[in-house]
Amino acid sequence: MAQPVSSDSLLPRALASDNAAMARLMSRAEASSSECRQAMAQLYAKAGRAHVIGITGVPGSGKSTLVSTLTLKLRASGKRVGIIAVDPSSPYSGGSIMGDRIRMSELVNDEGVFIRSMATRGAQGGMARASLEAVDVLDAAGFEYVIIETVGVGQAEVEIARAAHTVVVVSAPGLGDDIQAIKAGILEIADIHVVSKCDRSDANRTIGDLKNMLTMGMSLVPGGGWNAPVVPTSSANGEGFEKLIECLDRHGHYIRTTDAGRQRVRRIAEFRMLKTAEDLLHQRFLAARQSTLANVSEQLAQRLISPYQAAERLLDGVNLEKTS
Ligand SMILES: Nc1nc2c(ncn2[C@@H]2O[C@H](COP(=O)(O)OP(=O)(O)OP(=O)(O)O)[C@@H](O)[C@H]2O)c(=O)[nH]1
Ligand SMILES: [Mg+2]
Repeated sequence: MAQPVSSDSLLPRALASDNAAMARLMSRAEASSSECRQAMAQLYAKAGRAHVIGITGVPGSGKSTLVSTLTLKLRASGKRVGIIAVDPSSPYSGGSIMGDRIRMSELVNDEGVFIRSMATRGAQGGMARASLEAVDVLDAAGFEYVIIETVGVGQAEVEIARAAHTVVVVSAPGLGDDIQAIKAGILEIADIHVVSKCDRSDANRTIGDLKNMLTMGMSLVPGGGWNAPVVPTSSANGEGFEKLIECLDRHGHYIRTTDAGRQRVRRIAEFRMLKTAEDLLHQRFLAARQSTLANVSEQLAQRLISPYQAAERLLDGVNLEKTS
């Protein structure tokens, strides 16, 4: 059988935005292959120019539709856009959303757009690490914008959106009485609030409720030089996207040019380091204790020992030295 192409030889092709090479490196990073680490390190060193935008919100708030419309608008200025969808339900694979208004094929067939869906299953907690490595591939390849869509439910998903330079929280009318993002606890992470589907007649109420909530919260949250704007958008009629792009660019500039922005970039780096360490720890731990695991869990199942005793036995004498 032919040897698979080495990651080092995929590297120059990925840097030249070859779709297949980028996708293969992303898959290897996702599988936590040690073979690709050298290549990923080189990509990391070359990355750092893209504007990374996290888009989150409750299910059905219109994130994928927003990402599609936003991408089409950004493409009009010639900038290239990468999309990482940490959300298997996103309809990026084909077909059309919003009837015929947005044709996904327009995005799918556009060379300046790269779409990657990250499987939440299988990545085993390595989802944040793998998603951010996928961002590096696109960033190093010269994509000006990289958008990460994650559903705003669950800590792991929300954390990934927060590892972006700019966090957009999407709220929508028609999802119940309250601002759903408050219940999900994601309102306060927004750099920009979008109220999507503002072509709907009940959108004004959602916009009003959101603005009220934000005014009430204002005295509690110190400004830090950036006040999160509220941008109503509609993918049905294109409303609000110019303003959204202007806000994104303004926030990108804020991140690049202020102390608060530099601190944010450092916090993102710290998050990545911790997530990667967690991932390595998990893998090394399982590899080191595989044989003990079955034995101890059998004793635990028979109630011969307690869960704490079992955990202590599992941890006893663990050697977390590098194995690969
Ligand atoms: N009227 C109107 N409907 C919209 C708009 N944007 C999205 N929708 C509809 O809202 C529904 C959900 O849209 P999605 O973009 O899939 O929402 P999502 O937040 O990505 O959903 P999940 O990925 O499942 O969390 C779909 O039926 C869309 O057609 C809009 O601007 N106006
Ligand atoms: Mg979606």
